[in-house]
Amino acid sequence: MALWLAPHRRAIASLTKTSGRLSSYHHHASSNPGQQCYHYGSSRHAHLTASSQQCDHPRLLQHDHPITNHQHAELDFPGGRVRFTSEMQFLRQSPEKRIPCFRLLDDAGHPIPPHAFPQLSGDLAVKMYKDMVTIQVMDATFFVAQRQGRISFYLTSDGEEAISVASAAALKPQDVVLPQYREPGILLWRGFTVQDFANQCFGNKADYGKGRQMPVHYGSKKLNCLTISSPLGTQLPQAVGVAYSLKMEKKDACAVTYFGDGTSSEGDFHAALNFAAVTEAPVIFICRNNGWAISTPSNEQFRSDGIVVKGQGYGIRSIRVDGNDAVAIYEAVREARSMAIKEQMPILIEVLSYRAGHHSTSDDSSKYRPSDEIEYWKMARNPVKRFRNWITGNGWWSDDQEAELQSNIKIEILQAIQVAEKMQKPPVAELFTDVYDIAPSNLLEQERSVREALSKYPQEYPTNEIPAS
Ligand SMILES: Cc1ncc(C[n+]2csc(CCOP(=O)(O)OP(=O)(O)O)c2C)c(N)n1
Ligand SMILES: [Mg+2]
Repeated sequence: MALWLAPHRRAIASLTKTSGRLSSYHHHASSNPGQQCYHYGSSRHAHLTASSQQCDHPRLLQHDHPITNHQHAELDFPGGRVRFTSEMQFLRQSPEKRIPCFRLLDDAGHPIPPHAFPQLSGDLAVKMYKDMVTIQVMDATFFVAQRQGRISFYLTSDGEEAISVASAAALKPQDVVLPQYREPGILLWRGFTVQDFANQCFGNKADYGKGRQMPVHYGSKKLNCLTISSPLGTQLPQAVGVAYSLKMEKKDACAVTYFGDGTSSEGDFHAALNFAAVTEAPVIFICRNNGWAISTPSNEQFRSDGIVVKGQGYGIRSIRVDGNDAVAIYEAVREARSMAIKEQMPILIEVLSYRAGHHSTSDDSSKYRPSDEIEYWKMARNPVKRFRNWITGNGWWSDDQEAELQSNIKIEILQAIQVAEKMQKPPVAELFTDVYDIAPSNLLEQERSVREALSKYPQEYPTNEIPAS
C-alpha cells in the first residue's frame, strides 16, 4: 500500500497546484471516506482522478498527469486492469460480420487450397466413411422398425453423421465422452456393435442399461462413453467435473461433450462454460447447431451469432466449423484436443449442420418447415456424399466397394434386429435395483403392481424370471 501511495501522492500534489476546484473536491472527498469515488462523463474526469486519491481507494489507479492524459487512467479491478474512456460507447449486440465457418472440402468434396493434404490417412478415412454409412442404414432401418411397432421410439442423426464420426476419429479412447442423443457415431467408432445398438433399442437382457432406459439412450463404461440422459444439458456441467478430475490426475485425456443449439438455452450450458473457464478444465464442448430444436428454429432460440460467440463471453477459445465437412471436423477436433490437454483449457466448437430428419419418431417436421429446405440440405450439403466424393477422388473408394458395403450393412442390421427382438427381457427385479441400498416403500409398492400386471399379461414381458403372483 505504501509503495502504491507514494507516486499517487506526487500526482495529488501536482493536481492541487493546477486546480483549485480539485483542492476543494479533495477536501470534500476525504471528509467522506465512504462515499462513491468516481463519476461517469467527461466533465467529471478531474473529480474522478482526484477523488480516487483522496479516498485512498486501492482500486482506482491513474498515471501522473490524469487531467491531460485521462484516457490512460485505469481501474485496477480484481479481474484485471480496465482502461477508462470518456466516450460513451455501448458494445454492439453482435459483431458487424458473422464469424466465418471453417471448412476444408467444398460442397463437391474437392479440397480447398491450400489445404490439399489434411492429416487423414486413407485407412482412417475409409473407416470414417463406413461408419457414417452404417449410421445412415441403421437409422433408416430402426426408424421403420419403430413405425412397425417393434420398438417404442427412435431418433436419427440424418444430416449430422459427419459430426459424431469425424470428431470421434480425432479423439483418443481414453477421452471421456458425454453425448446428447444424436451422436451414436462416437460409440460405433469406439467399437459398440450394431447388435449392441439393437439390444439397447429393444431393451432386452443383453442391454448394458438392463432395459431401463428409453431407446437410443446408449452408454458404455468400457468405451468411456457416459449414458445419455433425456433432460437437456445435464451432461455439460458433468463434463466439466470429469475434465477437472482428469486434470487433477494429470491424465493425457480430456472430456468431450456434445449438445444442440436448443440446449444452449439451458442454464446448465452457461454454468458449464463458466465453470470450465475458471477451473481451466480440459473439456471440449461440441455444439451441433442444426438449425432446429424440435419445431423451434434457431433464430427463435437466440439472437447472438450462433453459439461460437458465447465462448468468448466466458473466456473460452472457440471456433465455428462446417458440420457437413468431415475433414474440417476431424482437423478442428484434433487441434482442440491437443490445446485442451497441453494448455489445460476448455474449447468450444460450434458445428453448423442441419437436422435433415424429423426430431424423433414422435415428430412430423413437415408441419413446421418447408420440404424444399430439407431437400436442399439432403442433396446439396449432404456430408456423407461429400466425404465419399473426397475419398473416391483420392483413389481410396470405388463404386464396387460402395455396393458391397451397402448390402453387407443392411444384412448385418436386419440380423441384429431379429436377434435383439427374440432375446428375453431383463429380470423384473432389476428394474428396482442400483439406486437404493434399501428400497423405499413406494418402490416396493410399484414392484408389486408391476408383477401383478405381468402375471396377467406374461406375453408382454418375456423373461426367464417367474413372476410372483
Ligand atoms: C430440460 C429439457 N427440456 C425440454 C426437453 C424436451 N426436448 C427434448 S429434445 C429437445 C430439443 C433439443 O434441441 P437441440 O438441443 O437443438 O438438439 P437437436 O434435437 O436439434 O439435436 C427438447 C426441447 C428435454 N428433454 N429436457
Ligand atoms: Mg438443434
